[in-house]
Parts: sequence; structure tokens; C-alpha cells
Amino acid sequence: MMQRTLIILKPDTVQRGLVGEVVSRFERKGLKLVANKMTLLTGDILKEHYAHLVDKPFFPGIESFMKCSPVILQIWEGFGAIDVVRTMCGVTNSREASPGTIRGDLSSSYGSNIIHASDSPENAEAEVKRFFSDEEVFDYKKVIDQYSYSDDEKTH
Ligand code: IDP
Ligand code: MG
Repeated sequence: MMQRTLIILKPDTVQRGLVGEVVSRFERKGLKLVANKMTLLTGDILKEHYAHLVDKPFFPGIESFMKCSPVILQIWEGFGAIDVVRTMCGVTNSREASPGTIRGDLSSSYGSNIIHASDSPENAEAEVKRFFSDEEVFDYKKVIDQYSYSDDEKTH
């Protein structure tokens, strides 16, 4: 199924100059960038975005880290994109993430772990709406699209 997934390139990625490295991986994978912007996150939006963690003792640390620098927000589209991107990210704790994954290759931290990515269709839909208006998300064709998937995948 064609899906859209939301990612946040976290402050560590912007500060360490790794934005291009991560974006390049998604491009080479065959995913399509359909929305892209830089923003400074606020406490309110972080409490909503990380609602499942607000009561954890480490939440204040996450909040101040996520606000310490602008972040890059993007939406990537592709067949099964939500799971594809999560698999490419690796597990949450970068020290345990497999080599070859974004976190496994680029970070040695639990909190400063490069990237957020939607983890389910329901959350992807909510997160796309949380960070982007309809006019900021682009539906467009690329000439290469016809080579990126087999015919049965294109129809879904
Ligand atoms: P995810 O980013 O892999 O989906 P979540 O459990 O949703 O992981 O946690 C959101 C973010 O909160 C993580 O990416 C990480 O930066 C931070 N985090 C989660 N659990 C811990 C922890 O136990 N210690 C420090 N930071 C954590
Ligand atoms: Mg999560």
C-alpha cells in the first residue's frame, strides 16, 4: 500500500551536519519527498507529539533537547513507507541499533538518536496533520516512478 510517513531530523542531526546523509538514504531507497520544512519545536507541540512519554522522568530532557535547535520536518511517500522508514532507522537506543541503520551508523546515544519516524498508519496520519497543512504536502509525479516499483505494487 502506498503510504506517507512523517520524520523529524532532530537537533543533533542539524547540528552535526547529517541532514544530507539521512535524506540521501531515503532518496536512494526510492522513497519520494512530498513535504519539507525547518522549524523550532515548542513545548506544547512536543507534549502532544510525545504524549506517551510525558510522565517519564526523562521527558524534561527530551523536551529541552528537541527545542535546542531547529529541526527538519519531512514527509516521505512510498510502498509500505511507514515500516520501511522505521526499519531503516533502527531501534530507539542507537547503541543497540544494527550497523547499516541510520541510528546504528550515525549515533551512539539513546536520546540524541538522529530521527523520529511515525510508527503506525494511525500515528502517521495524526503526525502529518500535526506538522503540515494540506498546501504544504505535494502530490507529484517523477519520471522514475515507473521504475521504482513492480506493476502490482503501483496499483495499490
Ligand atoms: P522512537 O523514537 O524509536 O519511536 P519512543 O519510545 O517513541 O521511540 O521515544 C521517543 C524518543 O524519546 C526516542 O526517540 C528517544 O529520543 C527518547 N527516549 C525514549 N525512551 C528513552 C529513554 O529511556 N531514555 C532516554 N531517551 C528516551
Ligand atoms: Mg515513537
